[in-house]
Amino acid sequence: MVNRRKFIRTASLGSLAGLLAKDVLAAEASVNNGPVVISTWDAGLAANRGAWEVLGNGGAALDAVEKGVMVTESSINCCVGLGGNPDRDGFVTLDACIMDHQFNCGSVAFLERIKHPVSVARRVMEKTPHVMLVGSGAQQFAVAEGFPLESGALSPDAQKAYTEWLKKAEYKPVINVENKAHGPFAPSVMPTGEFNHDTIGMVALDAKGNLSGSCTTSGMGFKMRGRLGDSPIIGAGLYVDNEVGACTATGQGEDVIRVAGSSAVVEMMRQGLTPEQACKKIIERIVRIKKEKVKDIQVAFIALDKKGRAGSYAIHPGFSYAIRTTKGERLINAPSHFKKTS
Ligand code: SD4
Repeated sequence: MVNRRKFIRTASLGSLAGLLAKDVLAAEASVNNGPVVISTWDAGLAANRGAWEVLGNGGAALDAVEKGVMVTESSINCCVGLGGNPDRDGFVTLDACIMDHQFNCGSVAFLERIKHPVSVARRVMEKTPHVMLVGSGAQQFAVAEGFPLESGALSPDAQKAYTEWLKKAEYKPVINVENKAHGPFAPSVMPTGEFNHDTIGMVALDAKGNLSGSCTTSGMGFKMRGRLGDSPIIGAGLYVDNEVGACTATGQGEDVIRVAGSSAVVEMMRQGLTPEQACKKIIERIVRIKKEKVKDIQVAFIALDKKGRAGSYAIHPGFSYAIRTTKGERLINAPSHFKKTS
């Protein structure tokens, strides 16, 4: 997994070096004229390209954010789509949501054996009177809507990671585990030393000035069966208010939910903060709440305002997000509460 992620990072940076001149994009605090899309982590570069096929042709932000994250859902990677790491019982369970510029939103959670949860979330939004469908009901709805039921087999990488994890992890109930810093079932930090993360969250502004967002994930690797993070929850993993801006989150979902993270960031932008300042404000809130436990968790927000200004903030260094505008594409290292030590 690590090698693959490192490879992806290196490959992206390598190909970008030739593409981008210095200062091609000034993300934070600059108004982006025309469409703009931002998304989480290195995989956001490829996802943004998918979104740009829509945005660059004058298409709607809603279509762009669906198409964009489908790129990540289709790729085999640790943390998004059916190739992702399973839960502690060995099943991949997917969460996704989508929101448009008119407060329409749809979400699916604990969805198994469906390749594109974001598209099912969009169908929930467009074809049902509901916002969320979960578990077998969500799967039943997806199948009725014509989504193929996939095999349920783990990807070779996920199988390997799961077998490894079963060897080392204490796969047993621990009394009062909730009182310990973190449960043994969804490690905050993977054996590789990386935070247990990755999700693709994307927000976009189209040529008409409308905002939309999407978020999709397999959740934290080796999570307790049935556990949901923030990603499918409107207001936590994603929020869009077309008058103000949009935000999406990644990282330890529990700590995003408890502050209604993405909604809170949008409210900060409503009060006049820039996207980066707004993200920082809510990250600092989480830092205050978590006290010393904050050293073990990563949370990051990315936000885009109505003027096309983008920004981000994370608890720890190492989080990057991808931006694409009419001027080009770029991967940006987000500022963070803790600074790099080495
Ligand atoms: C979750 N927020 O399930 C997701 C996981 C994630 O980066 O974003 N990881 O809690």
